Amino acid sequence: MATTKRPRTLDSFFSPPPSKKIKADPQDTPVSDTLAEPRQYSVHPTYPFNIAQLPAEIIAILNFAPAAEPTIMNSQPDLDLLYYQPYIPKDVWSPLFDFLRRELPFYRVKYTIKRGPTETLINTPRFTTVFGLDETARFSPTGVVVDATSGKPCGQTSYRCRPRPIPECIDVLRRLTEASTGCTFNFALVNYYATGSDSISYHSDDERFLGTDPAIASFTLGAKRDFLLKHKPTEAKHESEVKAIKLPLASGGMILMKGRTQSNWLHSIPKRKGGDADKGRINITFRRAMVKGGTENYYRYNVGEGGVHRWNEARGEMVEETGK
Ligand SMILES: O=C(O)CCC(=O)C(=O)O
Repeated sequence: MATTKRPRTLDSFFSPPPSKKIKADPQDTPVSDTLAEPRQYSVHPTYPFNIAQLPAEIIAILNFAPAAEPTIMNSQPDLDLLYYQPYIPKDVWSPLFDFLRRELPFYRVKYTIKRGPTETLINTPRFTTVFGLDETARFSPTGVVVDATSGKPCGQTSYRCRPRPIPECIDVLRRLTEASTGCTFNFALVNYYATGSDSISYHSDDERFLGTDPAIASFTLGAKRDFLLKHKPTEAKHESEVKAIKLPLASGGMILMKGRTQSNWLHSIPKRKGGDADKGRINITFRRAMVKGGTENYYRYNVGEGGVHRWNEARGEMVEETGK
């Protein structure tokens, strides 16, 4: 990795490194960019490497989002979904997928859970990364974590993790999503399902740190994968009749899960053999964490303690970088 891509100072968080200092890294220079302006970067001491900003051509097209009106899905008990097919304009599905897979740091997080006396090691079956900060704090213009009300620095000990600001290449999409949904988001969680063996098991995003009835916007780029929804078990009679739902999420699409959805439904991306799954799928979810515990939870399970992985175009896979 070129040393010029190391984070610089806090003051330079929102400004690009001087272009003459950017050494061309073949992996950073896709054909479509060779005639473009020098790249600009989001820079922060918590990033393992500077994160490129989107080329102007992608932003120009992305700004036409949402590309379609959403379908309202609320005819099942407690379900409150908006389904945009697509949200992202078609012309940027592929360049945006390639860009994010190439430019973002990813992790393969391991953690232990304790059930009674037994400790089990969990290997997260997908690549993950996360950016953002809960409502109690914000990043100052120079990238320091400050108290949301007083503006005073929170200090090193206020979080067990080191929160990362949402890089501009994802923040563009967050702002568009806020404008079209009327929701507010302070976190971006990114999953990369490299093959059909990568998955996420049934769960709901109903942690207390998200508050009541959280709204979560969930994007797909790349391979189509089935998104399964099933009602949580309840004692009420009619719930046994609630049908499970399968949404084949395709590139460019977005689902906005809101209202009572998270408290009453579980969702998953099951493993799949064959089809397009092995071409890789990126999922971005935007969420709003209300308290510090949310920030700590998200970094623990989406960045963790292990090494950073980065897409290697020549090898066509994520490769763990050493010494980051
Ligand atoms: O990949 C997806 O579409 C779902 C991701 C998800 O459920 C999650 O990150 O909590």
